[in-house]
Amino acid sequence: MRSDVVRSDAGSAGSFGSWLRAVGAEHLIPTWTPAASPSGGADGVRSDRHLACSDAVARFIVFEGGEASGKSTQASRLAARLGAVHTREPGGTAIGAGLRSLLLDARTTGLADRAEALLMAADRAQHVAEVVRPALDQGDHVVCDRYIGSTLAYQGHGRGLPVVDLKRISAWAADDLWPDLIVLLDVPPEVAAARSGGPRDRMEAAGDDFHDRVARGYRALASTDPLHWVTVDGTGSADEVEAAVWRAIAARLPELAPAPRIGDEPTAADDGSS
Ligand code: ATM
Repeated sequence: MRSDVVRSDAGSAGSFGSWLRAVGAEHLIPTWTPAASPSGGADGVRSDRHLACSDAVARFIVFEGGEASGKSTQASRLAARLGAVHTREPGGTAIGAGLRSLLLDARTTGLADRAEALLMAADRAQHVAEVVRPALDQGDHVVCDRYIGSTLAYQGHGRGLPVVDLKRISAWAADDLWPDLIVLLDVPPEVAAARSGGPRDRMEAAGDDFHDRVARGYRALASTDPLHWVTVDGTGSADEVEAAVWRAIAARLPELAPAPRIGDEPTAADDGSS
């Protein structure tokens, strides 16, 4: 069992604590205190992932960003580098693949915003239960292309649904599993437009205003929670962005990018120079 995924019920610790006290078993009351969480504030959403923990092992890293931000390429490269499970939302499971088709198919018309949000949440619930949590529980790092941040940006800022409600629904769907780090790849609209091509799916076809709101929403989410989000400039080449992502990982999760030991540095012979 992973030590950093504390499956405790912090949300009801108060009433459970009172009960333990009442039956004379106060020594069983948990003594840990929740650390800062991405959403553990006034909205009342808690995060088990961010309860204080000692010897954390497997990490859950998410890439977020708009259309043509390069996040799928970068998620794939980081997963390969870390030997991590590489997955995505929507569509990271067989059941989710069906939901993804329904959600993105341009022939799906008249889908209500709340129905869209709940289908994204259903995909997430299946994905966390079937892929993400089991991988973390067995000690594998997980790199995911989109997660709760997408719901907050697209269904919240884009569609205009209340972000506080979406946080609650997402937290419940994900069984309170929050990422250790969310990497936002920021790309200006003109760069994204120059990279985009081919037929547009239902979400891509939602219009420039919608995608502008999503982009602004992402920036707001990242700037209000700098503890869990890191923004990386996604405008360079794939190699340049990969190097910037790796610097961000090394700064924020240094245990994943240990400093080279003495003797590990490349020598002139290694790089072919003389
Ligand atoms: P990708 O193209 O990155 O696989 O994402 C599919 C779309 O799903 C993406 N649309 N665009 N443009 C964002 C959207 N999406 C949501 O709207 N909410 C969510 O919660 C998730 C996970 C994705």
